[in-house]
Amino acid sequence: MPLQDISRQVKPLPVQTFDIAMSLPDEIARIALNKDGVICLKNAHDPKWLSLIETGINQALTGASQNLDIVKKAGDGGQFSFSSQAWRQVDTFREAIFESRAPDIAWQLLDCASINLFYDFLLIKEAYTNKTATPWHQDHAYYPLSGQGVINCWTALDTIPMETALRFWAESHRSACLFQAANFAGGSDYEHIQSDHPVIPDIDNDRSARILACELSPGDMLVWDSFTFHSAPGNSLGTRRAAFSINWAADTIRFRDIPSLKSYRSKDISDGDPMTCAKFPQVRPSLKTT
Ligand SMILES: O=C(O)CCC(=O)C(=O)O
Repeated sequence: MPLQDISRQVKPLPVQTFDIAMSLPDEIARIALNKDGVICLKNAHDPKWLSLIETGINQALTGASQNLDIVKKAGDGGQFSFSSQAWRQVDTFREAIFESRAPDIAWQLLDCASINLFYDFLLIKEAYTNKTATPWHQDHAYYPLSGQGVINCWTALDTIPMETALRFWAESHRSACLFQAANFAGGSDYEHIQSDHPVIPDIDNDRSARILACELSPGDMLVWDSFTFHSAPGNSLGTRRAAFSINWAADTIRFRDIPSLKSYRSKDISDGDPMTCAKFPQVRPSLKTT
């Protein structure tokens, strides 16, 4: 599938933003997430957390990830890399996920009895990767999961100004309708596309779509529902644009055995099962090990 033109003329509106430097997100933040399908949490993680991620990047990009793509488009000045499920091999990713307040932030927002880690995702657009626009998509279109209650907690590792900011279609999660998956790397159809799903609408030319975006500093986090449509421009700037996201599932989510990437599946769970297994551990409340 060719990358879509995301040069929308209309200026995006701001994402509702909450500063959580001193506390976990509150009920107002949770209500905003449920309403718009996305929120921004300023100061979600500190420099120590960011340096744990930086320390693990090289390992993730040289074999530790279960799913890794490194794309260099003709004419671009650098590479576009994305990797998932590296935490089981990369100690510092594991520490950043389990030994920080990351699970508490997610649990507070999902507001359910227990939550599971689904997967980690590292995304790096090096300087001048102009052709790395991310097409409009819903994360859930890639998942072998049923139910709503998966969130993406996406933390900026670099300053992300409006030129390279993610765009969200506000409230697009609310119909709970899943569209086809788009190919992140561009060029061809996504390998596990579900062709019985509707084709992604022309969001850029839909004047009724309320589009949200905001600038981020390192450590700021965007949180969105896995049904929320989002997209991003390529990186036309002379600096790296990187993020590390952690995807969490509420206890209501069940495995659905449809073709999908290995990183979203575990041999230990079957169709209809709850998520808990070694690959998708329950993190809150913490399971006691004896
Ligand atoms: O930052 C980007 O280009 C895309 C990020 C994204 O869509 C995701 O992490 O699901």
